[in-house]
Amino acid sequence: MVSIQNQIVLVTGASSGIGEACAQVFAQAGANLILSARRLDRLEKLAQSIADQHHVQVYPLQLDVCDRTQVETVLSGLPEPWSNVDILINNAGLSRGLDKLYEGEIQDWEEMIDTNVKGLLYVTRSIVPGMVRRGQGHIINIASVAGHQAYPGGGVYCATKAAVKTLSSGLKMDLLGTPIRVSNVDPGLVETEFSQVRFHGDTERARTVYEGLTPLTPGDIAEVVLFCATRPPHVSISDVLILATDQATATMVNRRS
Ligand code: NDP
Ligand code: 8X3
Repeated sequence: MVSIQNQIVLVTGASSGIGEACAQVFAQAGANLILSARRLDRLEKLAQSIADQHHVQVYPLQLDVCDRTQVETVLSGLPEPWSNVDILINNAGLSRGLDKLYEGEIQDWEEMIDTNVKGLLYVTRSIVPGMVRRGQGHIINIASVAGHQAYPGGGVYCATKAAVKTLSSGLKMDLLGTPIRVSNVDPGLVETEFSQVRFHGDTERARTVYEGLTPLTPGDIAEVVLFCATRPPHVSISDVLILATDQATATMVNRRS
């Protein structure tokens, strides 16, 4: 395991779920963190608790990845040393709705595409040139098992995650010849606020997604992300799929009840 102590890690979507768990495990490994999301109040509480617990530097950063101007302005205006991001975890993302494609809400589609694809691109475009200039960096994109195959009602979400997977492999090619690594991480079912967001706050419907099975935890994914980031420089974990034992594919799960 290579140390990431004192490295600067930017986590998008750090206010909840997988992003928050990444913040915890990277802090435990001694990294300094930029925690970004839209809900600044949550980031500030998390930053305080992580800084107290792990004695690392934490910078809470309000950022809506869909807002191209804001992404460019805020990320290009990061003060030293925060501007020298070593590890970018592109995690911010969401699903909206589970409707048949021909009946779906166009606003839901736009929110998913704007966040999961365009938002990830805006952040990547802002951060990676500095990595190339400094000759050091690692981009870890959180895609999904949903990028491997579509499921009913999930066409647009699945397409955004297939796009993330393709962007990861394209970026890897474009960075060939530099020391910068790209990892694509594909989680299966992880119990977070994901389904509450998908169902627009319907917590009862969200609960049924994980009923009768043992889902992954955000910490399970964060540990894999940390594993990717702590390999020796000649090792690139390019693609990893993490499923719950109760899950075989995006559509096949074993429910005990
Ligand atoms: P959560 O809903 O718990 O967390 C999503 C995070 O993304 C929040 O911190 C949210 O913060 C942030 N976010 C959403 N929209 C924006 C935005 N426009 N700008 C900045 N941040 C934003 O879900 P998960 O932790 O489960 O999701 C994290 C990633 O993992 C997503 O990309 C998701 O697609 C992916 N994933 C999730 C799986 C699961 O089963 N849960 C499985 C596979 C992949 P805020 O609202 O404060 O902005
Ligand atoms: C989230 C996992 O299978 O609910 O990407 O779409 S799934």
